[in-house]
Amino acid sequence: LSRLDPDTFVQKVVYEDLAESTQQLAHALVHAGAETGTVVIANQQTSGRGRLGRNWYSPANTGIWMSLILKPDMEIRKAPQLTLVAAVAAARAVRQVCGIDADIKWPNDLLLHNKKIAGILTEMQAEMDQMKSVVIGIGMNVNEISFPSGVHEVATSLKKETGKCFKRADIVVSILNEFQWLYDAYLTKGFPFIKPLWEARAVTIGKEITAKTHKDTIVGTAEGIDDEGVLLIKDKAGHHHRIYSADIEAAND
Ligand code: BT5
Repeated sequence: LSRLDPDTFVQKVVYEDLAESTQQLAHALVHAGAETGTVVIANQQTSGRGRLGRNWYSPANTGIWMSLILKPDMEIRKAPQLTLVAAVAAARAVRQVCGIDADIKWPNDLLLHNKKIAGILTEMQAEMDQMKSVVIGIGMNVNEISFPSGVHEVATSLKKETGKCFKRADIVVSILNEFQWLYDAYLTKGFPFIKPLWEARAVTIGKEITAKTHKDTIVGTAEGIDDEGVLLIKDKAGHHHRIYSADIEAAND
């Protein structure tokens, strides 16, 4: 904690050598009354998870498996914006500690050479329209040198891309410090403050993409994100679509 900026939102760090999932642990801690600013970190996860119940490969000693508990006073429809804030924080940390620029793929991936080094999972607990708590999970492959088949095809690590090993603690501290000021700025100035920082690293924009949402598949040009962080797609017929959540692929993938 001593290496965090003095005005950090981090109140407490819970570290486990082995956890099923830091998301799951964080939700249990919220239930038990954990305060905003509690950070949960594990050295290994046995049931790390991605979106829509997908698995997140989380071996021991090599990656960052971390969940942040926050209790912002905001409407639930804004929760996806926190994914974009966390993506910018993680990308800036990679730049600072490793000296390389990761691409951000909407909504929650950090890529190097088109392969995923990090993913973000934002889950919230709400009552009526108001957010009660939000848990932001960040998974980052740092020193992994091999991945199991299925993950291997889509994943890479900082070590694989740079040939160097990095101290996970250095990256964790950097992510938390970056998230601190970005989150503060977001809460006071709103998403329009984050938008240009996100856009500067975004690879999805201007491309032909296929977006698979829970109800349909839309093919078109990703025109950008709006002031709410919603992805705007124009399809071949010229119709505009607002996408709140989806999996994105390049149209020619
Ligand atoms: C994500 O989901 O990218 C969100 C991942 C969040 C993981 C963190 S770790 C700390 C916290 N605790 C948890 O239990 N979770 C969070 P999604 O966009 O659904 O991507 C999942 C897909 O990424 C999988 O279906 C695989 O194809 C791929 N994948 C799995 N493990 C990976 C890894 N270690 N690195 C890169 N890609 C991976």
